[in-house]
Amino acid sequence: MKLRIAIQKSGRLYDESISLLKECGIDLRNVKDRLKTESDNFPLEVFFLRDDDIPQYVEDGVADVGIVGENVLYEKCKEVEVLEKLGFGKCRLSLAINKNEDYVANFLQGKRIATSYPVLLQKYLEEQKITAEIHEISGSVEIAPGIGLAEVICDLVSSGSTLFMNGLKEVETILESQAVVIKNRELNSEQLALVNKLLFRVRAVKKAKKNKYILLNAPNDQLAKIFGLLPGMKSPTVLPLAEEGWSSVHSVLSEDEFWEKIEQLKAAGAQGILVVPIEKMII
Ligand code: PRT
Ligand code: ZN
Repeated sequence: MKLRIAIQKSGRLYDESISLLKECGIDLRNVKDRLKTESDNFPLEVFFLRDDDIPQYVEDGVADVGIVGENVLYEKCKEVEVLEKLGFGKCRLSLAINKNEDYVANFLQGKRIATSYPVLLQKYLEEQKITAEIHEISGSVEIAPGIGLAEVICDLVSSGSTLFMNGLKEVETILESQAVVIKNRELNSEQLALVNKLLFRVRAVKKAKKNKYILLNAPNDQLAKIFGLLPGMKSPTVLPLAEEGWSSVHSVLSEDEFWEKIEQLKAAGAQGILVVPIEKMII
């Protein structure tokens, strides 16, 4: 038996979905321009699909799991389970208006809003008790105000440069989105075992990306202080240096508190600090 995973055929999620599988140690045969492929070293079959179709395929059980943006997932309202956020494909679904307009209270009331996300927009408007006209269009939403189709747009934003180039400004965020792993709700125990095997690897890769391996030298009388700053996975590794009274300390440091910790370590007398990436991290 093989686990069947649906990923985007081409587009913004394609490269990182393929790299993630690779980093999980899964080799894929011949991925270019194919509808599906298999792995020789993991029981996995990969379907390449349009991102919009992935939630449906997973709900129907044509694929067991999938990688898709939360924006698409929640727009499609399919009955699937979200297993893991992946930290790539980050964007937000936002409302934007002409940059010269003032975004005053009740601005949206009665306005025409162009979007490819009518379901998420409708939900937001209902929550906010706003009545507005939704104009569903399938692409190039950012040109709608310029051609007189709508006063407001509701579209995905990442860097903001598309809005800027079209003379628009972001005024509200409706949804923060990133790529996630989804799964069919009714997998059998054999399929679930494979999903767990895959997830275990995905989590190890994700964790490794968030952490760095750190090596430093420190005078022995400062070690207690340094251990306090670097708890590591269990506790730091300590090796004596050839020079009397000094040790080498090895540990793991989270990316989130990285610079702050480095400053504190230096203040505590650490020298020769080396920081290296971690490939996999299993706790
Ligand atoms: O062919 P298929 O249907 O599979 O692909 P697609 O054309 O529908 O999607 P694609 O490849 O463009 O995007 C796939 C997914 O990437 C989306 O569903 C999001 O989850 C995620 N993603 C992340 C984005 C963006 N960032 C993004 N910036 N999707 C689209 N955009 C577009 C946005 O629509 C706007 O036109 O980029 C423009 C804005 O970008 P900035 O950087 O100028 O703000
Ligand atoms: Zn799409």
